[in-house]
Amino acid sequence: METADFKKSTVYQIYPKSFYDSNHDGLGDLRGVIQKLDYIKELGADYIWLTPFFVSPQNDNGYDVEDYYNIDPRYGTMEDVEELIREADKRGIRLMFDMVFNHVSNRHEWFKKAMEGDPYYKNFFFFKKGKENGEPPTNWESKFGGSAWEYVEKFDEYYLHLFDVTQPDLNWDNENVRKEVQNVVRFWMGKGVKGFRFDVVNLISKGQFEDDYEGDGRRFYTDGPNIHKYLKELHDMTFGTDAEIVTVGEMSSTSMENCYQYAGADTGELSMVFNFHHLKVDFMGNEKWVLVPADFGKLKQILFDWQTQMSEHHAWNAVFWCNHDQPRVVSRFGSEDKYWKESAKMLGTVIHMLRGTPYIYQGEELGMTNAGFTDISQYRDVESINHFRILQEKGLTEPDAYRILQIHSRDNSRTPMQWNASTNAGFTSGDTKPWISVNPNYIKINAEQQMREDDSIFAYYQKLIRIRKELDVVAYGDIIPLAKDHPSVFAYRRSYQNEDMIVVNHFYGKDTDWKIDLDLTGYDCILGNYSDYTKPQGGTWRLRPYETMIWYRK
Ligand code: TEU
Repeated sequence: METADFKKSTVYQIYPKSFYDSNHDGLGDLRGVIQKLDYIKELGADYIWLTPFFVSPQNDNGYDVEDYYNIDPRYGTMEDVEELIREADKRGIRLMFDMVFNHVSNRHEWFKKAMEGDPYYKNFFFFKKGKENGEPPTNWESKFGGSAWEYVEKFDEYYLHLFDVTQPDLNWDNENVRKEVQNVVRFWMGKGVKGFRFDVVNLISKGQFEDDYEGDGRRFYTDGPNIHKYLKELHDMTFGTDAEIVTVGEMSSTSMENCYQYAGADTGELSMVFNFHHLKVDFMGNEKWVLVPADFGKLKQILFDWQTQMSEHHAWNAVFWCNHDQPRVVSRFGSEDKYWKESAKMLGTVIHMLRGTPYIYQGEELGMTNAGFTDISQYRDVESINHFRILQEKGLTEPDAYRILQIHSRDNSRTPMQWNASTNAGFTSGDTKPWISVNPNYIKINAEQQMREDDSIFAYYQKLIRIRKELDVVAYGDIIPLAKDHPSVFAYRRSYQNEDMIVVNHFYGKDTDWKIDLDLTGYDCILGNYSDYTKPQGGTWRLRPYETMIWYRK
């Protein structure tokens, strides 16, 4: 049985709701994904990660699962899923499903039975008595704002929800929950799914239920006491029986030490992990709803630390900038105007030449930008809508609250995919109102136009993906940080057997000089974002705005 080589692979993430609306109801759907498989094949991706499309009331756009075994009719049917798997396979593309096992929807049958008082199902969740003083069991905060506990009068108890109130947490300490989860994974393995992304999977093992006087409670449930036991069990009982299956865990606020184990080459848990520390350099600690300039030095330090230390521990990272929860990277760390194309290409190079499996979020390969919404009526994300209210309750003015949402809202990445310059960017028919507004810059930024241009961002991402496939140094090489103290250059060396690669990225919109002690004899520049490329002169490398180059020697 062929073992998946996820180190040579690239994953393309699709948020189906915003990808392509084949039946013109304003919502993207699975038949829309089928109809765009040739586009993804053209890009060169090997896997498609689909965010959840199971039956759900959509309070959290599918991350509130009502039925793991059936398809939400908004997205399509089981037959559509089976056809998608078949058609993707014909193109050498494998499917990675997004499994949300930390919590379910409050409309899931397990929770409904729990709320009817069935003791078997009540133990599928965390129902606990409040404190004597009438407060919830602990002072933990939901990641979507407010308390992480909801009071149920008829039980005189609270239930735990780390996310929305409609997303009660599952009690993984109950082996019946674990067995049900195993059944779900085996069912989709049986359908030919060759990848799984496990949503906030490092939150499933809760520790002590105590008040947190140092934070929002996450230290009591993040990387919890039984997390490795539960992941090993899930591995052994399901996906670990098929060497072709690739798995990735979304590790919220995790530690590097735990990730050595989560994604270690022979620890028997997962293939790789997402961690988010590099995407908090424009936060105040874990606090996202603030305006803080991105700290480039911190970004570089975090990425290099994770890269070098995971390498030393033979553990594997997913490497990425974007997903459906993050703002668009070209708006966040690049330039939306004068150097839009150069910066988008530079940001792509940073990720794709790192040691890890790269993930491309739909539209990133086109340089799609943040939504630019100006009114709360345009927002759809429960987290953003809650925090727009909370920010103003904390005393911020409405304009200041809008400024924060415009930078940090998850809706920034959830505007419809921009296919062409026709009405609604070709996402849906011209006379259909999309579920969320299309970014008006689709006239300038769209797939059809970029697939015609040799120097487009799309064409550049095709080359990045091809380089990973063709040069072993990218997938298997070690990584040595360069320019560690330079204020705007992010450079690193990759080496493997007789191959050597120097990757240079300038994160700023003005020329800069980098004093180097590199000898480029025998190297060729195999890719860059300017029509020509600069060479070091006498120990100094003059780099142009957002310049990126890949120098390679064999
Ligand atoms: O995300 C968990 C997560 O860490 C982010 O939602 C983050 O907490 C939030 O954006 C605040 O920064 C996963 C899914 O990716 C997300 O879409 C879901 O909303 C969430 O879990 C609950 O399932």
